[in-house]
Amino acid sequence: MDSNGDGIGDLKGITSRLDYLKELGVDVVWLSPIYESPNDDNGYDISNYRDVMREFGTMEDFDEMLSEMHKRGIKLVMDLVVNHSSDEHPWFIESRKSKENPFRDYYIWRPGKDGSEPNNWVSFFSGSAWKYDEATDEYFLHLFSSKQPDLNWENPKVRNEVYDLMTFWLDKGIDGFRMDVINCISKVEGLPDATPAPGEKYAWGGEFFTNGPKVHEYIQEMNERVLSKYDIMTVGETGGVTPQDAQLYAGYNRDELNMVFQFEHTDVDSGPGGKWDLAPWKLSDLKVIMSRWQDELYGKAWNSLYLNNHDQPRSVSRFGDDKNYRVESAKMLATFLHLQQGTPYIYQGEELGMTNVAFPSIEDYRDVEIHNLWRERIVEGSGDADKLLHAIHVKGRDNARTPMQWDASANAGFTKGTPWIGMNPNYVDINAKAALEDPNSVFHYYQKLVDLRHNHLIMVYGKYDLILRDHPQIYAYTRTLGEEVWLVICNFYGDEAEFTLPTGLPETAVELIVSNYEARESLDVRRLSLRPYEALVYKLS
Ligand code: TEU
Ligand code: CA
Repeated sequence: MDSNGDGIGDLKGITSRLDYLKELGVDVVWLSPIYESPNDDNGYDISNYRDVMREFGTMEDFDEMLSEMHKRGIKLVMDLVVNHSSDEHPWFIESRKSKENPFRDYYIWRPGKDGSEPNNWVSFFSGSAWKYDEATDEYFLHLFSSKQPDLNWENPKVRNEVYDLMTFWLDKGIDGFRMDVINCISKVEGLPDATPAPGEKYAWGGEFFTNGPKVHEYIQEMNERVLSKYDIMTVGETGGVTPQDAQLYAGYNRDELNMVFQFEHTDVDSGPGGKWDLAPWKLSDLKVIMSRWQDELYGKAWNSLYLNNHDQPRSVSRFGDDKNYRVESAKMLATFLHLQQGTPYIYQGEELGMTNVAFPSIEDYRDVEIHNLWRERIVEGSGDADKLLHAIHVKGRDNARTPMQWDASANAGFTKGTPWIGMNPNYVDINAKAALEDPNSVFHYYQKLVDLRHNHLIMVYGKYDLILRDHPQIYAYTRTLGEEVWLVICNFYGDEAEFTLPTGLPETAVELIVSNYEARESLDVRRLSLRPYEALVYKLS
């Protein structure tokens, strides 16, 4: 929400909308980075960790926002982006000056190899992960954009700086951190070359920097020095983790983090060529992945549950049907996710069933990932522009970044000026005001799910068991806590689907807890004909 008409959402804007969050029932807000930043990567490139980005407001605005959240019983989790900083951070400005500079070892510098980069790693955002710097005739490592140099965690001074800045914010009273790519902070010694695909110059070097050799040593040190001193919540963003890795990061007795974001379910619609190689997702893959995380973390570590965030396309467009069954499928996906064990995350607008956007031109996009990709494949390469624009429509991160749709007035009530990125034109129909007025809206369904979780321990602690593993249309599972059993049934398609109860479960339900169509009369659950995208949650005993 933009409070001053410059087209950019800001802290005062957030404060003005806290009652909306309260009404939805949220317990904790995770705020994307709001620190000083030249905004090469939407604030994930920080030039001052102890101040607020000018466009977003002042430290006074921050303090007021935090106190207004706390007044409403809402906690605040901040984004901690310390795998890298901005190249405009004073540490990096110093570091690049000379090899003798006291800040030199804050970053990862290497001489070139045979006149080119020190190794062949590809950046997350296209091209080499190294950039040459004339001043000292060396290269620095940047896993993300070239304006995001990687910090050198081997250097204890860097770790101390990080712990100090975390303490700075915790002492202000914030309630935790979401830790950006925290499993990339330890790189394998020697930074070895990776194996490129045939005909490629650069290669994915993930095996040399994800879940690296010292990552648990560093996080345990961070826990001991900082996290353990506060009553807070932590979640690590950890692409490429398995449930076994997650048990190390977030195991109940590990003294590291409270939970991690895993990515396996966000890869189901990528082909062998990676994110931009579109492939149809399969319900069977989703079943295997989600169930593996439920089963393998049970009793050992805590799951995080998400379908959306600022890096992902909108879930209703991706896994539902945003044309014919937008409301039904958005509610079905919410049911599927929120009834599982773990902490559910709702990304702004998900609770309205906001959809992907398809901007007509590359110029309409703002994301550095998209622009670097376009430059590499289209401007400098010979790729098919229409095909790539289509992939961007389907997968681009800006799908999640069009402004929040508050009402049907100009620019969805988000700003009185020109928004920093185009609005999704469907705000005229899909917006918070309309959703609040409609008792059958996606919003009120999310509100109900949150309320159920607040009031039923089985939703929090119940054991998850997948049923109907081989059913081609239905995702179904039970939750069990003591004598209590709930049954969750989700039709993932726009066609009718037949549900048959497996043996061993009560044939008559006690109660229909929630569903996304008008309630069914009968509590006989032996056989059910499910309507398109229908979702049902029964209490069986
Ligand atoms: O993302 C890290 C990450 O690995 C991905 O989610 C990445 O954005 C995606 O694969 C690109 O297709 C985190 C932040 O969430 C993201 O917004 C930042 O751009 C990135 O780190 C760098 O800080
Ligand atoms: Ca503003």
